[in-house]
Amino acid sequence: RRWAHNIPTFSHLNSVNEEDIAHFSSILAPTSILSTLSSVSTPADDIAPYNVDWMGKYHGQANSVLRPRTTQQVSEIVKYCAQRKIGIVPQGGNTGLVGGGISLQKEIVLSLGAMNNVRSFDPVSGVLVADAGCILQSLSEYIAPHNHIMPLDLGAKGSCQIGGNISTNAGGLRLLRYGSLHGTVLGLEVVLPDGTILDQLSTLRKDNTGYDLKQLFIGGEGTLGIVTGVSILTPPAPQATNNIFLALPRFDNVLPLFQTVKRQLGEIMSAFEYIDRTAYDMGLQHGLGPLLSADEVGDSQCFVLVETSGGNQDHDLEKLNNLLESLLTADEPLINTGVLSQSPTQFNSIWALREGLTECVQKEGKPYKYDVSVPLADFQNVVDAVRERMISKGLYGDHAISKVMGYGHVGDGNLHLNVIAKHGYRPELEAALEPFIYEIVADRKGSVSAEHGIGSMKRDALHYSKSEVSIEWMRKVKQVFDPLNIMNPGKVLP
Ligand code: FAD
Ligand code: 2HG
Ligand code: ZN
Repeated sequence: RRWAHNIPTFSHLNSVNEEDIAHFSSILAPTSILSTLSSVSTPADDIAPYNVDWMGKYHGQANSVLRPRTTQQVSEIVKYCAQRKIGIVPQGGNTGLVGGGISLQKEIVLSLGAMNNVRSFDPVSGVLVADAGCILQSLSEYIAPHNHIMPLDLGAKGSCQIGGNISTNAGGLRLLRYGSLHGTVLGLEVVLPDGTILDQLSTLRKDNTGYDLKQLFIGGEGTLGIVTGVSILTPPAPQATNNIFLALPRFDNVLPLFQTVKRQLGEIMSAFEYIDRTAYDMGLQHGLGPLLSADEVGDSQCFVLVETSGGNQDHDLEKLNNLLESLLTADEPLINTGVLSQSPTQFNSIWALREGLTECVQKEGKPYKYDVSVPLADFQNVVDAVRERMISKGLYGDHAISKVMGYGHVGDGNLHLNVIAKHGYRPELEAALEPFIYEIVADRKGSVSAEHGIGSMKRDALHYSKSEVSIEWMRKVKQVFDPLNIMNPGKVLP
């Protein structure tokens, strides 16, 4: 397999000049444009947040940021950029973890944050129609009084936008229960790379009228068009939610535990999340938990969080209590110990431990994040293989890679392998990790990107998970939608 990091060059694209800014000003209010060009002269530090990703790993060079308020404005901007061959990077909440929302050269950033109105909500069908720039948490709060919840939830909910979620096909903590956005998104409004508005904002559950074009933009990472509006099916809030946190003596017990829990809880199981010992200890050091005493945890190797969402609190609690009891009293117990949340506060602190890991990792140093799908049985040996490799190369320890850990959505076969460089990113660390990790994943017939996307991080690793034929047809699709290659150039496709 080939491995090379090609830095894309965009000789086909023009930089933004003063005249362009004057034109953008005729479309947008002056306050909707940030630019370091003299006609606007925004300080570079105002543009800075749009030029760096959440991890501080990707640094962009955009000198102009446009913040349209309407779909019509987006369309006019894109039409003009197509004429002038100016590259566009759509940006939502900028919480993406693969560098997809950061410019590579002099593309403009088109930020959707000012398009943040709910267009409609039908409490009978649960269909929500909203601007792409609405923040996920605001949408949850909007529908909560109607007893509905968003079909997805993730640690970045306070900043990520629904348009960004759709463009990355974000998975998150509710996928096990409600499925992927490919199922829950009913319609999209998209501005295509020539400025045409594609209005497919359907609210229908069933619509088999030919090719389902919207699916291309779900996970399209802004390379085929700009999502401006979203129609999404929101489920009724469950009547009862509970969770348990289990400590396991060894990783090998995770698989049989998953089978046992599924069998015993049946339809009420709504999440099954994994945390290894390194991640758990890191969480504790940063003030998460403790959910169990140090004595109870002992030398447990890993932990599992199980959530139930059902219709009857007493019934669900009885099932969970029976589960815990049977796990603890088995002849060869799969768990060392476990705790069942007794109050909403405890329920939240169990979730906080799992959801807070990404923030803790960020406090530990600079993370190399590998969001992969591998068979569940391989979760721990993938993490161990990476740690051993760094040890064998003399790159393990506080001077280089200080921690290698795994957590993630076991129930979906999605491992988040986090490799922490205590004192920052260094080319020799990356060279030791890549393509080594991609090769391990490919050997196990996994995916190099389970839910975070390809962006610029994994563009050259795409072939580890996609065949030549698939990549060729992806290129053809890109060519049909964006023949000028102005829409998020250099992302996704090698
Ligand atoms: P951005 O980061 O702004 O953009 C992401 C990509 O989408 C870029 O390629 C960008 O060009 C494109 N884009 C953004 N908006 C649009 C639009 N309107 N039209 C076209 N293209 C667009 N991800 C998961 O899948 N599951 C998780 O559990 C999860 N947890 C996270 C927890 C934390 C603390 C953090 C920081 C990130 C997490 N992520 C997770 C990753 C990230 O939050 C998601 O990828 C999220 O969906 C990105 O949304 P955003 O609005 O921030 O998009
Ligand atoms: C999660 O599941 C997110 O918490 C982020 O997808 C994963 O921190 C990560 O690597
Ligand atoms: Zn995740």
